[in-house]
Amino acid sequence: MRSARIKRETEETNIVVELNLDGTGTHEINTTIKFFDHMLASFSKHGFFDLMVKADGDLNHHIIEDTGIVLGDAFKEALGGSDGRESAVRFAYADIPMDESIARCAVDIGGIGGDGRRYTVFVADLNKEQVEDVSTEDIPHFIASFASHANFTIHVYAKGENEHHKVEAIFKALGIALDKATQREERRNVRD
Ligand SMILES: [Mn+2]
Repeated sequence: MRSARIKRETEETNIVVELNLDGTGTHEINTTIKFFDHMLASFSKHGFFDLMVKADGDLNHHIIEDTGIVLGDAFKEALGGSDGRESAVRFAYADIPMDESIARCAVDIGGIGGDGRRYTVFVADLNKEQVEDVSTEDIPHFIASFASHANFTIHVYAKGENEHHKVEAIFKALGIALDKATQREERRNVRD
């Protein structure tokens, strides 16, 4: 089974993530930050990843950043081994609307070993300092922390009027793109 359980404790945060790549989108999320919980739940549901996240810490910035780190580590571990990343689809993208907003996410989850590539591009017209109870600047920071620990390249583009819609579309697009990219590509095994 392509799954992982990662626990990380520092002076700032205490985080546990359980991930199953081949799930159905069931989730149990509690980061103490409501909008962040809502985003991770959307990511799980639309990516069909079973996901448990339990996080707390001193500051929201630390909780969001470190959850990105632990979720990235969980993807990296779940994709490991001979039946992992090297036999996955690898590249995928999703264009996901939410009412007047639209988000595009394109991912490269890497080839053999998955150690070669990690990069984040985040271009979104987020105009307010705060989205619900999350600082807007923590959203690209989460994506970058996640990408660097998972060894993924992630490009995010979003446009729209409503900040909640733009960010929610981003998390849905990320889940859907990663669902596609992490599927097994049987033709690669035949060719190799
Ligand atoms: Mn919502």
